[in-house]
Amino acid sequence: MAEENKEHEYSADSIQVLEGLEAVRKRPAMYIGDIGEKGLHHLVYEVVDNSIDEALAGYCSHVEVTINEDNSITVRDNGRGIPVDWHAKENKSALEVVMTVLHAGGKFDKSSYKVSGGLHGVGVSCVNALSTKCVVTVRRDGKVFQQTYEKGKPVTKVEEIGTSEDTGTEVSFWPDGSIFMTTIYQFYVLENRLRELAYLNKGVSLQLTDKRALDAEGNPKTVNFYSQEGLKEFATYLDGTRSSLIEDVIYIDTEKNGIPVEIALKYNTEYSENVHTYVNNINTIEGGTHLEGFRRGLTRTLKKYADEQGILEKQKIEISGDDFREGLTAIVSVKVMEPLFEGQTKTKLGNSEVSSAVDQATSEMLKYYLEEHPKQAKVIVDKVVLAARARIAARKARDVQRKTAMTGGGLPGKLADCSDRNPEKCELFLVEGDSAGGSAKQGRDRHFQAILPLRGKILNVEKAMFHRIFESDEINNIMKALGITIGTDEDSKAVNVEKIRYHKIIIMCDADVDGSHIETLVMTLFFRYMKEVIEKGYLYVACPPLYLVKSKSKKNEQRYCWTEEQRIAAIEEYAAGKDVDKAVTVQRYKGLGEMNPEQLWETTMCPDNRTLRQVTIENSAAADAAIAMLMGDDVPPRRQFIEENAKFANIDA
Ligand code: 0RA
Repeated sequence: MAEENKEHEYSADSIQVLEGLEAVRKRPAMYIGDIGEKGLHHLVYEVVDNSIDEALAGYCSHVEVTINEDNSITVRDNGRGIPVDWHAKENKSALEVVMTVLHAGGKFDKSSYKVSGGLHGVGVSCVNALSTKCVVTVRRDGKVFQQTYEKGKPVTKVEEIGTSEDTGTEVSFWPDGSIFMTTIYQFYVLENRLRELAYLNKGVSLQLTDKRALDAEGNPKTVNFYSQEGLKEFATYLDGTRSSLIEDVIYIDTEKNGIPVEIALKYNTEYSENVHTYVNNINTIEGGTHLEGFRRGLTRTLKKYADEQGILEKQKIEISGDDFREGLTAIVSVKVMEPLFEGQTKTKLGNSEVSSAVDQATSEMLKYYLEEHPKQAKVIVDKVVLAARARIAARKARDVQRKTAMTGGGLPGKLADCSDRNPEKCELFLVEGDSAGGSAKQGRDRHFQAILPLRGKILNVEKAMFHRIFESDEINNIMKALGITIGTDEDSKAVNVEKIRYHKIIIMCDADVDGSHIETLVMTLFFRYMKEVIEKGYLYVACPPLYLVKSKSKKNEQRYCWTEEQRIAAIEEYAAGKDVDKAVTVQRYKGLGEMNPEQLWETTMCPDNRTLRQVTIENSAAADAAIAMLMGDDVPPRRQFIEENAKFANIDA
């Protein structure tokens, strides 16, 4: 075993191959990231990644994922099937080696781009280790083989159970409830990932079936994903609810210096930059060398074109890199043999050779497009000039803000700051309305909790040009309170979070439609202009209770409830068979203002009792498309979304 470990030289320092699967069960988070919802879904990706590897190697065209009635998962592909022949060194079948030895999946074939060696890339054996039961069925060499495991240990031999003309692998697993915080799968999470995989791997069809959800005819919910044109279609999908600046998707699928590079880009009439990058199908949220190469190639090529056309000279305007990316939706996907993942969440590509490969591909793609499409080229350059003007206007607006900030001591007047100055300990509550803000000020622990009341709906930045955000009092107050600046080097939109004054920023709104709207507006502001704050894990949403159930007979018996289930349970307990209307009173909290300062502290602000929902970005492309749909101008998709999801929301109109 030790020798094999050396051979592979896995760069992920957190992974130790020497121990058996017992180590995975002892420290699961080390292998799959976490034991929450994210880790649970990761189990599915781990198996699907192996199927995608078969597809990339040219042996597999179809992958089916099924969420079974009991929240177990079945992944089936039509690849070669895991080998079942005898593995002399390990003295067991190859199938058993793949399923019970960490990383064994990779050692058969080192010459291809392995998706499954990626982010956590720990192999199907990890999935096996973290499941109470796992059944693998292999179709290969005209036969059907099967082996069953429990908590990673084989409980049967590899049995021949039939004959088949087909080939492929089918893995069913039951995630271990004693390890995971939840074992309930979310359809939309798997749906987003499989859709993404279909676009990233053109020609491979993926199917997702949910046997927990039957339609009127008793058929399970099923969606199919297949993309003939890959990222070209991905760009169109991502901009589906935005209005296009030019209809074309600019696209290249090539290889530079031995590195496969696929790029698609599209311009829309809006203001944000949405560049999604992938390495071996992994979403590199923190960017890296491929993103740098893309930006450099884009800026240089567009600038050169505009210069040659004499456009910039005529306009007398200095263009910066950001101007070329306003209203840009782009996807960059590269395949790298030995990827180096860096950064806080190990989603930043470090391989320096990738930068010039992507730069070259970007520049080749754009040069060709601009030469062939002069009309569209002019529309793009005009948009860039407009962006530059907005940026210059923003600089002026920002300067005005800075001057007033200097006279006013720097912090907004409405901020009730905390006394501690250590950002790691400090919290800022962004509270809907002055009256709830007042209660929060009285109820808080002033040592580490600061309050900033927000008046009404803040600006929807999704629909506003850059400079408008500096003209908005509410947004300026938020940024001043946080100690964050946007556009630090005067000519970009780069955000400087180094001096952030609080490591918890908590959005606290009423549990009604307006409150949810304000919550979404604030999240949109952070997502579009201060994404780093979310990436660092600083943004949260408070969860005020929805009900207070009181016993009428016992004076001090009362319980706050956050869900329908809790409300029903509390009523049943207090009524204990008696008439509900005589026995209990139920107060429905619609607004924070209905709670007095003590109640607000006790239920929503006190770190010992409260529940906070952390805002995270699991899938950058899906988050981008969702925000564009929720906050943009295209109404029908939003109406459909609201209708489909209204049943999940706990809000009264
Ligand atoms: C080891 C070696 C080979 C394929 C696989 C594992 C494999 C694993 C999984 C997991 C899900 N689907 C899978 N498909 C294949 C190479 C097989 C060969 O050389 O014939």
